[in-house]
Amino acid sequence: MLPFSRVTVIGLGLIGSSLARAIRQYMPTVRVTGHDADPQVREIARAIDLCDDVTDTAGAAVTDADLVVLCVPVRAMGAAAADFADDLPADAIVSDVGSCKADVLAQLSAALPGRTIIPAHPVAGTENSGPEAGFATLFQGRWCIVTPPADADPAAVERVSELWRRIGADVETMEPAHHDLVLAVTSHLPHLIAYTIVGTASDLENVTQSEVIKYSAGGFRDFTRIAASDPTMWRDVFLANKDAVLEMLQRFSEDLSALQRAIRWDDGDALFNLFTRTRAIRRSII
Ligand code: TYR
Repeated sequence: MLPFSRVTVIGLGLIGSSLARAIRQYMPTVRVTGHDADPQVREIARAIDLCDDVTDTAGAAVTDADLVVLCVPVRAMGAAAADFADDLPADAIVSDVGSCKADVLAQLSAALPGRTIIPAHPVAGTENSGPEAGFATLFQGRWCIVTPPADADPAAVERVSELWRRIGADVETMEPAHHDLVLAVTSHLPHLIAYTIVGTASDLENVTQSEVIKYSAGGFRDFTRIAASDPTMWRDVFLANKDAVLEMLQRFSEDLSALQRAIRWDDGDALFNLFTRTRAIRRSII
């Protein structure tokens, strides 16, 4: 049995449009309604036939939904939910796809008191943005971490989990605060480092821009891919997951200082030992 029959996607960027495409491809009998606050995005969504219906207001999008998934930047979740709160059917489940979860759960709980809220985070994406960047197979073989509030109805958690399984994801559940700590080091800090190094390379007086671009194959290029990620989305992630990111950033700075010292004092063993350890980690991931 299908977990839902009428799904509404609010926010039709990379993830929202991929979700709409995936549901239509893998669960073709489910009716998918979409809404985006940006009229230009709605126009594109209609032109590429992304959903069964694209509505001009968030309220109109949710009136007969049994699941509403918010796919907007994490600090916009509360306002986006408030926008449709009055039109939400009593038994509808509300979920989201945000990259951090404790802050989003707090925003959604405040905007939708008494409603069933089951947040989730599909750990999938690309550096591209917008409704045309999405694709139906984005979630195939990727993790989707479901982070229900402590008092959540297990049946609602199971329905949201089943939706993600049907579109190809492997589902795990986690406590929101723990999710935020794990993702701070596996995702948020790496993006911050990429933004930093690409910024550093673009701000030199003794190395030209064209030299940076020309010789980027030396490692820089790999950083530029994630440094091209959506600015609004990532601004919001760092501010909404501030505590966990600052905690991981503190550890990172200490480790960076230790490496700096090792280089200054010609401590080849320290460098070699770390690089050996990190190579093993990479090989266990791939
Ligand atoms: N931006 C990452 C990439 O391109 C993917 C990603 C980003 C996944 C944020 C999850 C997430 O929360 O590889």
